[in-house]
Amino acid sequence: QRTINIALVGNPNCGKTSLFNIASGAKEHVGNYSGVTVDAKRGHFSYGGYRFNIVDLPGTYSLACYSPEELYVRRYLRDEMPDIVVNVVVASNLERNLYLTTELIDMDRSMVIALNMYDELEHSGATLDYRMLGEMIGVPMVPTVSRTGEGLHNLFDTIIRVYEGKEQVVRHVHVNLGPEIEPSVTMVKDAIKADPAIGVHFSPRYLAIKLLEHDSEVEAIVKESPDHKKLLELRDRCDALIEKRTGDDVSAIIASEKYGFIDGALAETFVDSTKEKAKTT
Ligand code: GDP
Ligand code: K
Ligand code: MG
Repeated sequence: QRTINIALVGNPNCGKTSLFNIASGAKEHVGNYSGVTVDAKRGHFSYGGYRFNIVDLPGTYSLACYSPEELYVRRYLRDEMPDIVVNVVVASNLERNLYLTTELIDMDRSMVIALNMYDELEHSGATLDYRMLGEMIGVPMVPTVSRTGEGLHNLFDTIIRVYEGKEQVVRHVHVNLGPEIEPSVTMVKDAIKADPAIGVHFSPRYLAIKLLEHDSEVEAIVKESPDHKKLLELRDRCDALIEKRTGDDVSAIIASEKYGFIDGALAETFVDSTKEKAKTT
């Protein structure tokens, strides 16, 4: 039997464990609690002629290196290389949830977005053109309700299509980080690509952005190369120039460009109920 390894990645309380339980028949604890242990729960199930190995990863808001959860998820993605990342997001809280999505897109991993708690979005009266939003970011989005299992077959079918290379919406759209940052990303990225000693587990773009953000773990990855001094000097020159020109911190600019992109994409695709009411009165 063919196997697809999938990993659930998303913010805390977006419904990952509910999805994991319903898909794999496990009975992991669901709800508002912060676990004391940071680990991955593994399960499996059969669907559509495949064996799915599924992993429920700790909840995380970002793929930086500031919390044990972030580090755990990032190391998992690096070491285990799941075939498909299932990014679980809360449909009615995309402003916040899609930040992590932009980081996964930077990583260039095959992925599908589970637009979870879609029931809550519908009850609120809001509407989301998720097909258009999926096209804007280049990742297929599937509405799900992991509490009941609604939408999960559609999710698994989409995962299979992405795995088999048959899904149309799979050309990731990297968030353009603007004229101050992009040239530096390109320079650092090209230097990373040209260095055979730097592993390919993370995409050069992701590594470049994280280096510009002074991510200590990515610095450690880069330091495995005998040529790392030149690369880190290039990074320092880029950062210094950006900060001199903008008077702003590089990480802050990157975050604000990403949130700006998300806001813009949602402005075109998400209509909340209060705005709808305002239009009709
Ligand atoms: P995790 O932290 O991402 O693993 O999230 P959980 O699976 O523990 O779910 C957090 C809470 O959201 C629980 O109370 C779930 O019952 C609830 N929940 C999960 N999925 C859905 C959904 O699709 N709709 C609704 N309304 N609630 C959900
Ligand atoms: K939880
Ligand atoms: Mg959980």
